Amino acid sequence: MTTAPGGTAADYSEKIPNNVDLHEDRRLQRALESWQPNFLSWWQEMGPALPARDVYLRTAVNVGREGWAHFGHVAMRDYRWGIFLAERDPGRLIGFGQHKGEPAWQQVPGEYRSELRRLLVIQGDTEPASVEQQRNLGATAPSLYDLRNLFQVNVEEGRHLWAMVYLLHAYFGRDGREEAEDLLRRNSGSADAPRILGAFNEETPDWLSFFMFTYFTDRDGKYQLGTLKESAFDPLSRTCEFMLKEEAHHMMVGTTGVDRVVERTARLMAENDTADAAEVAARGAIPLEMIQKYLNFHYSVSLDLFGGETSTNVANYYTAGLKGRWLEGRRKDDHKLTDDGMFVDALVDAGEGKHSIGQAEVSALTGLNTDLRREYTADCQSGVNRWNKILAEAGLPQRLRLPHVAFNRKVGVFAGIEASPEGELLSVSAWAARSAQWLPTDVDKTHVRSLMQPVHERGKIAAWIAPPRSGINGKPFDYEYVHLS
Ligand code: BYC
Repeated sequence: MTTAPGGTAADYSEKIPNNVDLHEDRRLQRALESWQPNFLSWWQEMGPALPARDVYLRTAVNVGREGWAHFGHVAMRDYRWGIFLAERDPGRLIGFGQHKGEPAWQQVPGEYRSELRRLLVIQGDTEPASVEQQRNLGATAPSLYDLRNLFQVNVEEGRHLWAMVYLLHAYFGRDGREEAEDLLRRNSGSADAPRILGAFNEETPDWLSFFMFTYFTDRDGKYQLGTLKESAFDPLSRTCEFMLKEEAHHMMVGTTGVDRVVERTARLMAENDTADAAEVAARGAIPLEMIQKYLNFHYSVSLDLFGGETSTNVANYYTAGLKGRWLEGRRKDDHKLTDDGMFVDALVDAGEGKHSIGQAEVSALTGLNTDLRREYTADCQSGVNRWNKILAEAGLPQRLRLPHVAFNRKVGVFAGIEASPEGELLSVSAWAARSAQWLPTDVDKTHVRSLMQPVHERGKIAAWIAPPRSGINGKPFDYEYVHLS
C-alpha cells in the first residue's frame, strides 16, 4: 500500500494498482487482468514511437486533496496504469433531472443501461485515440521538457482509458467486456475502424497542432468530464472527478505551449520591427497568420465535439440523470428544466428561400449541447486574451481571435453551410476561393513541419518556441526530464 495524507490510498502491490478493492472481486480482477496484456500490446504498437529509457513522470498514488501524485523517472512500459475513483460520499444525492433528490446510484439502472454504456464508450474511445494521434511527436520534440510533457499526457490518457474500461467491465457484464475490446480495435484515422468522434481521426503531425489540441480538444474533455461528474451513476461521477484532476496538467501544456509559440513570434516581430509573415517564417518562427489558422481549425473541430445545437439525446441524458450541466450545483433554477426555454445558435429563415445566422428559441433540455458549448467558448476566450496580452506587451497591434460558431462546422445546424470566421454566410464558391486564408494550407503545414527539428539535448530549446517560465514539480528547465535510449 502506498499511503499519503488526505485520501484513499492506491494499492500498488496488485498487478493492476487500484483503490477499488479489486482483490475482493476475483472475477472482475481476472477479467481486467486478461484485458491488461491487450492494452500493453496496443501501447507498444500505437503508443509513443520514440524509444526512451525513462521519463520523469507523475504517477497517481492517492485521490485525496494533498499528495495525490508521485514524481520519478520510470520506463514508460513499466508505468503503473491503475484504477482510481475519487472518495465516495455516502450521502450523495442526485442533483438534477427526474430523479433529483434521490440517492445516487451505485449500480446501473436497467432502463438506462444502453445510454450509459454509449456515454462511457464515446468517452473511452477518445482517450486512446489521442495517444495514437500523438504517437510520432516525440521524434520532433522542441526540448526534453516538452517531450516529458507529451509522454505525461500520453500515459494519463492511457489511464483514462483504464478508467472507462473498469466501469465497462465492472457494471456492464459481457457487452461491457466486448466494448472494452473494441476500444483497442478502433484506431485514429483508420479506414475500416475509425475512432467515433471526428476530431479524433485528424492528424496531430506537429507541435503547434499538439499545443492547439491540448488547448482546445482536451478542453472539450474537461467540459464533458465535468458534466459526467454530475452523473447520478456514482462510480462514473467519482471516476470523472479524479480524471479532471489529471486533466488540469493537459490544459497547462496547451495553454503555456501556445503562450510560448506566440511569445517567440512576438519577440521576433518586435526585435526586427516587422509584421511580414514571410520574414517571420524566414527567421524560423511561426507567423501570427499561421497561428490564427491553426487556432481556427482546432477550435472549430472541437466545437463539433459538443454534438448538435439541439439534441434529443442530450435532453434524455439530462432528464434521466446521466449527464448534467457544467457546474450543475451552481445553477439557480429547478435542475429539471421541463418548463424552460433557451436561445440556441440557428439558421433562420430570411425570406425568399434564404437563410441567415441567428438564434432560435428551443426547450432548455434540447439546447443543453449549446449550453455546454457556450461555457466552453467562454473558457477558450480566456486563452485568447492571454495570448493577446503577450502581443500587447511586445508592443504589437495584431490580435488573435476565436472564429464564429458557424465557421468550418461539420456537426450540427451549421454543417450544411459555409461561413467566414466573422460569421458571414458564404456560397460554396466564395468559401472555396477564401478558405485558404482561414485554415492551414499545405504551404503553412510544410513551413510548420520544417521547423520541427528535434532538440533532445538537456537545457536546449528549438528556435520557434520560447522556453517555459518554470519546470515540472519545481525542477529547472534544464533538468534531465527524459533519458533517451
Ligand atoms: N463526430 O444528438 P447529437 C476527451 C453523432 S473529449 C461524429 O447532437 P449528442 C479527450 C452522435 O453520436 C470528450 N459523430 O449528439 C480530449 C449522434 O449519433 P446517433 C469526449 C458525432 O449525443 C482530448 C448524432 O451525431 N467525451 O475526453 O447530443 C484527449 C446526432 O448528434 C459527433 C464525450 O463526448 C462528432 N463530433 O452529443 C483525450 C462525452 N457529434 O446517436 C480525451 C460523451 C455527434 O444519431 N458523449 N455525433 O447515431 C456525449 O455526451 C455525446 O454523445 C456527444 C454528442 C456530446 C459526443
